[in-house]
Amino acid sequence: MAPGIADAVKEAVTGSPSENAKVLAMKDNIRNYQDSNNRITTDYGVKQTNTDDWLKVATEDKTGPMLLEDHSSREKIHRFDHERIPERVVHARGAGAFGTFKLYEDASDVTSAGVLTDTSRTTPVFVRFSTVLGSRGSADTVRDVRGFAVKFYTEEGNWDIVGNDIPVFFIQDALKFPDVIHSGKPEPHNEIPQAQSSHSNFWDFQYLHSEATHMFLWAMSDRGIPRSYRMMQGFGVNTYTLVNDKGERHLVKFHFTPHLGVHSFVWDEALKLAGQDPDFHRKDLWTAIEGGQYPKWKFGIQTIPEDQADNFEFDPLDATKIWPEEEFPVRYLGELELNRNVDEYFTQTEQVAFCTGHVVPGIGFSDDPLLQGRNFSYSDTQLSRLGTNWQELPINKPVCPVMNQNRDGKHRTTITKGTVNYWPNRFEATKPATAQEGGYVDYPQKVSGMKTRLRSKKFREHYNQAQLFYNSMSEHEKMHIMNALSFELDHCDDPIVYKRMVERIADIDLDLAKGVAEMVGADIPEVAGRPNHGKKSKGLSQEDFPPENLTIATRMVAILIADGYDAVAYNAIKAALAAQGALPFTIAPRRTPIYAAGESKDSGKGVAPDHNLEGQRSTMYDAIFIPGGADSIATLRKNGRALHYVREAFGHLKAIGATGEAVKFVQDACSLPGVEFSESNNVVDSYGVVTAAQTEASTFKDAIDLVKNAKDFS
Ligand code: HDE
Repeated sequence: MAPGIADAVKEAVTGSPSENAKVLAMKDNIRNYQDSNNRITTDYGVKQTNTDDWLKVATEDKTGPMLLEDHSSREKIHRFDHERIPERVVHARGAGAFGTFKLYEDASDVTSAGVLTDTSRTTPVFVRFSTVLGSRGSADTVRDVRGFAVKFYTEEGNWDIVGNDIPVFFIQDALKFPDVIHSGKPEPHNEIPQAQSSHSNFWDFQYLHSEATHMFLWAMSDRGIPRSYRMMQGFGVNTYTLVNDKGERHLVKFHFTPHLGVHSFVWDEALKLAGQDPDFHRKDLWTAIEGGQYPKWKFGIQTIPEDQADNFEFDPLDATKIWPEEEFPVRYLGELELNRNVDEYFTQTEQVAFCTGHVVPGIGFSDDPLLQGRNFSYSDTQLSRLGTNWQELPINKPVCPVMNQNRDGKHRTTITKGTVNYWPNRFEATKPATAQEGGYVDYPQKVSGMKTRLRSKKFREHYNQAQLFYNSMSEHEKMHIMNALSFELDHCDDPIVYKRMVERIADIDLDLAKGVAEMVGADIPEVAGRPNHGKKSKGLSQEDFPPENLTIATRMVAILIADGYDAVAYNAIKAALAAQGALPFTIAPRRTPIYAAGESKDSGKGVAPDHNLEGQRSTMYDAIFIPGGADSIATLRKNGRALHYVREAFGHLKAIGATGEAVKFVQDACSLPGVEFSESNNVVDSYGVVTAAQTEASTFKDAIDLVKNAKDFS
């Protein structure tokens, strides 16, 4: 614990989501309006008798002019007029949550940072996930990179990892950031398209800027359309450094790996969800945390001793490159858990401000030119977004004491007592700390060289790792990349853009380029831009990250019923799913009670469905199950929405289970050219469909195993 840390913080119970140091530190800033004894006041505290009618000259019969002297009404409107602050220039749309970081392995061999060495600590965190290109009101499920920003409120100050769900970046030098972002944002003349990379400007830049090749391939892979924030990896992307007590330095990359595995949508689902439920990812995160199903990630590091940095074919400071896991295994040190939703979106998720420059003793920067530029950009952007005193906002305030001579500025809230505001001063107030007292010591790095705008040789190689990534994909992941590129380039109206892009793709893989060329109407390339080296690496395909213990916990399963459903099968699958921590939802043609076979409508019982078939579509679920029951199935067969439900889920390769009369219904619904279900009535694992004529316990086990084993639930 750093000297001087407040006793209250020292004593904070850091394990509990409701009582950790950050929660306690925010207590004084929280007002709770949900108390019927409260009375409405102005901002200056005067109780109000009427906040619905502006003070005006009026009689019972006639309305006259409103009066400017009505200060409280003007205050209400004036506050409203200024509710919006500038949205983030990138990563505007996001969702955040509080949590904890628990260290389980002491890393003092590489760092002196308390947060990475003291295994008795539980560090409070705030995490904000985001999309990059869209505005605040855009949809969650668009194809894009996802932000994964973590603020650790450590005892030595705030440490921010401002990462993404993809381990590499489009550019190597920070100076290119405005260009890559301008090219991806809506085009300047007509502000079209919103939250999409599928337009000429984006792909024009991608071609002309070949260092983006590796990253655009990741974005076109399934990583660009994650199923859930809870099911994606997080990466620090940039290369930082760790320094231990002996003053030895390592280069380091940070990793977060989700317990639930890495999963994605198929593109058709993502497209539909963008309209059907633009808040899909926000809700998913919110609901899981409210339901106590706390998302977790393992936290790990890859390290390279500083003196070995030049020994590899790539430069470890180049953010367009990964460090292959065969050579640089991830060492898992701790666990990140999100366990508390925000109290208010604006003051917490919107006002949280991350800075790559926020590091604590034992952690430092490298010469990664992207990181160096980011260190300038983040604090700069907070000034225009939030104002000079943004670090004082409750969500941004460290849990340890802050004491310095930075003063004033708009909306200063800290009141600093004392007669001096400078250092050195006769009272020795705000004296610099020694290293022993926990002061940050800059690593004495030797630097020599020419002042130049040069990029070193290894930074000029842009294709090896793009090929490595592509080669490491499974067949269906490769197919998804081809489809994604075909979709994106189809939206480019300028032929030079898609024609050139096909040439660029031929630098990665000739077959991929040929397939895309045919789809988008470009010349079919005959030769590869450069031969594919054929190498693969682990940790790139999503299939390398199945859920831990093959869990189906938190997976959403729709159970389709209508009047006359088989209650035995319905209750059995519901119980079986709930026992595995999955979330069963009953969906029916209407939301008023549905009655089982043999159950009288006068019984006053029946099942109240969670949703009707219009309200929630198959896209919102990971799997569907249909119990038998002659009348129920006869009704569903006649319902176009129900038929579409089954077909769409089948088309999205979702696990489907059915019993009794539902078996034939499912088979008929899915009978497309080339699809043949086995003659036996008990079809297991055929196109991801499990059916059983009889309601046997084994059906439910098979159905659950199927959901567990579904490769990507897409
Ligand atoms: Fe950012 N980035 N970025 N970025 N970034 C911002 O900061 C910037 C980069 C990332 O949830 C901005 O507070 C530059 C890489 C995330 O609040 C801004 C460069 C990575 C978030 C900014 C990069 C990221 C941001 C906008 C190139 C992955 C959202 C609002 C040198 C490792 C954080 C803000 C949140 C936000 C600048 C590149 C991730 C303008 C100049 C690489 C997750 O400062």
